[in-house]
Amino acid sequence: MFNCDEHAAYSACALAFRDRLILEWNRTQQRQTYADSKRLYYLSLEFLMGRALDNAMLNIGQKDVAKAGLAELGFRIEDIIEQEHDAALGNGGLGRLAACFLDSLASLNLPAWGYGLRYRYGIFKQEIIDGYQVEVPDYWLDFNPWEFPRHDVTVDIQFYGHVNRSQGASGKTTAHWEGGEMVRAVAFDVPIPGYATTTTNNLRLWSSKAASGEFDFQKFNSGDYESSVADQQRAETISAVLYPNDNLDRGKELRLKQQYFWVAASLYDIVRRFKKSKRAWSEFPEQVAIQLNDTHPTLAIVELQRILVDLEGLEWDDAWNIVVNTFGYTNHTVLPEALEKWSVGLFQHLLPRHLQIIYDINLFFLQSVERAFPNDRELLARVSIIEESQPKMVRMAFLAIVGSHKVNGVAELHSDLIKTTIFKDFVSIFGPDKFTNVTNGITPRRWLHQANPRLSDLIASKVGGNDFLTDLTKLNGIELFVNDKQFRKEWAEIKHANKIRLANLIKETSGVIVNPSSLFDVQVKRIHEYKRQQLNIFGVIHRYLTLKAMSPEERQKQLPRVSIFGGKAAPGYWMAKQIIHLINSVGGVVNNDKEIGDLLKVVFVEDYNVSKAEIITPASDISEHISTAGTEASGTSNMKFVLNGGLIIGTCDGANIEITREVGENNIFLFGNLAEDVEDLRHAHTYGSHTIDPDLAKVFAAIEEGMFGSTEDFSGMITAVRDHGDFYLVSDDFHSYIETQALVDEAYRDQEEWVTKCITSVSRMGFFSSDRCISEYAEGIWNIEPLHVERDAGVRKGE
Ligand code: NBG
Repeated sequence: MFNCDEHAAYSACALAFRDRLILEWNRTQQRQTYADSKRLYYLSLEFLMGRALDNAMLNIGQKDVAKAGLAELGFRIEDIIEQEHDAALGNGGLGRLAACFLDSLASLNLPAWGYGLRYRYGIFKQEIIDGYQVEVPDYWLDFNPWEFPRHDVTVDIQFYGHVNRSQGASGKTTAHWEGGEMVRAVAFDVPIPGYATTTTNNLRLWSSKAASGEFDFQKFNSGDYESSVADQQRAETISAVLYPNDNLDRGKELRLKQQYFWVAASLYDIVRRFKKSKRAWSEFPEQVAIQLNDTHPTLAIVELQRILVDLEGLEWDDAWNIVVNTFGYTNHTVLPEALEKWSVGLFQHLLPRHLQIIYDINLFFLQSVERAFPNDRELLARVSIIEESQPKMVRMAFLAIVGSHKVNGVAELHSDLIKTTIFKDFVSIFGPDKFTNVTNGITPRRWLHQANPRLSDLIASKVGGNDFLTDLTKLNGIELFVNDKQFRKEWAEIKHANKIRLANLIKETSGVIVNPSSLFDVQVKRIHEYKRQQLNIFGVIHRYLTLKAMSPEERQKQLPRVSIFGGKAAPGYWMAKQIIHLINSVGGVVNNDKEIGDLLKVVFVEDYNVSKAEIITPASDISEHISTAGTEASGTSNMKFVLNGGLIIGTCDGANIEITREVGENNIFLFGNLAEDVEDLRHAHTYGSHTIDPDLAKVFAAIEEGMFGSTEDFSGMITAVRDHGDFYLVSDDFHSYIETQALVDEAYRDQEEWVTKCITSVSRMGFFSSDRCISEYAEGIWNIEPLHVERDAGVRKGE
């Protein structure tokens, strides 16, 4: 063999596994077509997949074989796995949830497809330069063995133009959407292998190109090369880049274009598949379930109504009945700035026929409301899909509710909140049964077996093998061993080894040397004021000031801690970028303070992504999930950390509440105000006197004295709390946060008790598997069933 470097070895390995996947992907598709049962289509603008090779090896169950083969050639399998570029087609929790769902759907043998966009650039790569975030484009498609271009599967998508009406022989008028321009959608298929089953589902991602396929030769020949390529480029722009906002809507035209492009191509595909079965249209909802991952694909509701009425000639009411019974809508946030609205003018310009249909949907909806609640004009204004503002706006969440048969939130508190706040009126109108909760989950295959193989093996050795990976409730088997000396010893050793692995990553990427025996305190997630990384870093500064004020003797009694941060800020989110800068500036001072030494280190891990999460998650002792109560819909990293034997410090928010219920109050560090008190506190800040917590005031003073560099750089973060109403209740929760962190230190000193807490918690995490979550959707919302598959016991047992 000549010149076989690590990348070549990766290619060879990936191509071998991909061959297996093609085979099973084909068989699965044939089996599903033959069974002709109901399918689920999961529409998501984001799929944060991470790497595929390790996942494919583990799911197929041949990792040992690959490892041996690679070793013979002189490679370590870990190095080969690292050659792969992350598929980072998502921002954060919402996109990663979609990826976990695909894994569960396949592992449960459910007939399901994912539909998304094949962005040329996923989420940007984050570099930290002089403490500031710098965004670098992430071109990930150089070599991607996991996708199959399907040049035979294309759809032409129309934009702009105008609407004409004509009267048919029957006297019925039909609308015709004419003119405008066409863009071609080309399918790229990504095989999704289930764990320990032969089911391999499909994720179809659409890529855009000019409908003509070629550039304009006439222009080219006349010497106008630039404009001849322009059309091509304009079309390709649609699927060029993922919008890098998490929990924020910006209302850009190109984003609406992306949404329609993707939704129209997907629906064309779904309808084409349905039509092959030659069934009556009325049977559509018995064959097809479509789940809207947030409001991003809400146009699918309008598009299906358009197909049925304008193209297939169904009566409005019959069509609408089909539409509503087909769709389900998942809400992922109550933050007002994240709720999508599009201006009517933009709609009129880009999708004139769709705007008419939206107006009709709204008219019929408001008429029905009027009948049920006569003379309540305010109610009509509140629930109208069209907001009568300047300019008028289309409220996508309202459209999604009206056009779906089920609406769900993603954790219990969140599902209650949407029913009592943002969607309250709709509960009165449609009744409570339309609204439901499906608490999020995570796939234990990637987030335990793959990320933490030693812990997974240790658990398997106690619970009778790997079955817990497909039935996570079996984890409770380890509670029997909570007092088993050998088990506890191995448990602690594994955590320590995982911390060494993270310490190495930190050293390589940031140059900071951390002691793996310190308490590792981790907060990794998108940077957002509501997630309150500012509370964390203010707490770190408070710790630093406290340490500095101690005598050397007293200081030596303190517990060493490493505060680890990671996460991207949306490029236009000034405050989030300031938070990153402060974290790095504090690190710069604290990490070089000889007096402090290992007692406190502050690290910002650059370019947090799925692959880094796989290293960071298993290495935490405590992780922070400290959003202002009522703002984090669920959170999913909280589940990942506990599943990997870390405890959490958190607010009574999102899924933290259900985690507490499962693991027990003694095994979690809760603090802060409750969701029900937030409104009153905010009101008091604005209208009463707002005094800042005295310890926090000292932190502000230190920053303002220039302890961490130019004060100007951080003034926004301070004034937000002190002068602008402290919307996120940083000061209100500060004392409780600091006290609870002290309890964490205290608890960690008793390592025996700490390990007991960790083992007990892991044993009780079965509920948070995405398999449980997907089964709830399948039964309660989609009405789909697993397809019986002959399990190929010899080959696909997993490892
Ligand atoms: C996010 C929430 C998280 C939640 C994920 C997945 C959006 C709009 N929402 O709390 O902020 O875990 O969705 O449900 O990204």
